[in-house]
Amino acid sequence: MDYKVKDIGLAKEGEKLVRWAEQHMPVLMGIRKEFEKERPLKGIRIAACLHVTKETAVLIETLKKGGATVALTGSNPLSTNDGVAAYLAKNGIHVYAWHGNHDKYYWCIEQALKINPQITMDDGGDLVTTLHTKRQDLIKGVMGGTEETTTGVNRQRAMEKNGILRYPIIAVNDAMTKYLFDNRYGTGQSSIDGILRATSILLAGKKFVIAGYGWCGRGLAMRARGMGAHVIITEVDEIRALEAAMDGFEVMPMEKAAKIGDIFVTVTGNKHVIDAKHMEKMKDGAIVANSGHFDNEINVDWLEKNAVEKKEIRNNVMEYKLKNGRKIYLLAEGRLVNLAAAEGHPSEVMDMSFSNQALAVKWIVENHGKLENKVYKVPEELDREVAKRKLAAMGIKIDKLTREQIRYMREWKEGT
Ligand code: RBV
Repeated sequence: MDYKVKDIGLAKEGEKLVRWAEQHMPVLMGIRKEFEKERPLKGIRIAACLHVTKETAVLIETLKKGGATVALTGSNPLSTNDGVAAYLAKNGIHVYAWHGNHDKYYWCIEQALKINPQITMDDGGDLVTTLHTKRQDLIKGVMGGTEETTTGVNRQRAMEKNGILRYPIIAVNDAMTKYLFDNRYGTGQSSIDGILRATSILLAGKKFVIAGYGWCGRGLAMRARGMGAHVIITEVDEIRALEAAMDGFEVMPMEKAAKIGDIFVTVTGNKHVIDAKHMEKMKDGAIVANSGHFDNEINVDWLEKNAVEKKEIRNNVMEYKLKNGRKIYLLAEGRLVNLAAAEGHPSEVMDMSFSNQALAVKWIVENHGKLENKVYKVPEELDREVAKRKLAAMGIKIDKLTREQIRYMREWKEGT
């Protein structure tokens, strides 16, 4: 059994977390039951690059129960829970991940690829990119892959456009039961959770600047407002900016927001959204964090090179003193604050995201022969099935259209 984790002795601690997550992931646990019976992934080798969390463990064990052999590597150097990694390694998963594996991040991905995957499961696209650059020899054996997050889907769409993508990818992120819940309510809650665990500050009355009003930004804005913060949105898209304004938030360019914000969070998927010219204008004591997939949304290199002093104030809080004498507090190295300083999205939303993952993998196994080297949506019937099951698990019933209503919806003659 090949694996590399921090300490296999942490497995018991990890197991407790995983059992707790299982209780809050009823849809995925239901799929697990079906997988155990039907074994749809029998003999399938999967390489997964996901945040090694308690929720990911529930997904990975579900795939295993479905008959798959799984190798798992982390999708961020700071998001691995070492207990969870140990628990999985002890239970037959080839895990290559530990908290703080910065220097070995790509080494871990390469180890996971040793499984010679038929399916890849990615969060952010580093696994797919590694396959397409360093391990092209393995691509002929791959049936397809899934992608968990917006940034990864963007990268793979770019690969498709450039004619480089060599196998089909299912964009799990783009399922309605993923982005409407995980990106919005997941990021909303877990980012606040990370900021509070790191800093322990009061949000009420603070000027809380959010860069990006996509689904993640919307969720975060809603939650920050709920805790009494004065929320400011920065955007580059005119429609989203309008939406933010009519949702009741203040909208302004980052250059202006930089001068007045107390807390800044980037959720854009783009780079250097908070740059030198912004940080130079920030107030003394400004707190800066990122919840987007990569750590380049804030120009951390500039901070590193230009700060006259740097010291760790608390766990996940680095103080940078600038030449102008002001201090900026960077959380979790500018990496996903929700995963690095907290536990990532709560299990209840990952239940839906990861149910889409499990069903998408099964769908690839059944349909890969018909697919081209493109980025595909999760089939709508699977997406809706996840919603139906989640509603049932939550004990919520909804109405059904009557025959007359169905007829009426197709009708065009009946009017005023
Ligand atoms: N994410 N995973 C977790 N608890 O396992 N939390 C967040 C977890 C995923 C989320 O789906 C998002 O799309 C991605 O992390 C960003 O890297």
